[in-house]
Amino acid sequence: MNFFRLAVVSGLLAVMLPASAFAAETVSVQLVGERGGQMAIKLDKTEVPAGEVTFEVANVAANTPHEMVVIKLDKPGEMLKVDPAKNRIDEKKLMSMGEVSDLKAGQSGKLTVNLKPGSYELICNIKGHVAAGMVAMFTVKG
Ligand SMILES: [Cu+2]
Repeated sequence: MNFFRLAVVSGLLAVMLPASAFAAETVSVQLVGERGGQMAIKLDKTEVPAGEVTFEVANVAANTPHEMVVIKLDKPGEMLKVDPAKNRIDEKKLMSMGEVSDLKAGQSGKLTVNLKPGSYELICNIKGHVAAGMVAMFTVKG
């Protein structure tokens, strides 16, 4: 019976260790603003070390859906261009690292990604939202 208990305990340790061994960075993201007005993506930090990053995304708007897409930029300071015909950024041309999509007002969601050093942008690519201010710069340090 002792052997069995030992096996169970070591099995549990094996499951629990990875989570504590890589204490991942967490970034709190607030999606702010209503249709027809100013909008924003607010972050509690704009820079993290390379590795696993969890974005905890909350849509704090009263009645407007939002999303968050993580985009890797080719070079620092590069500005993403809004396609005037669609009033959003063409996602086919972007290097998306992942997203939390279609958050209704008051909803929240999570995205965990492994990020290499470089420059990133977080955007909400719902029609008109980038133009209304939903772009935030984000840096991953080496
Ligand atoms: Cu939005």
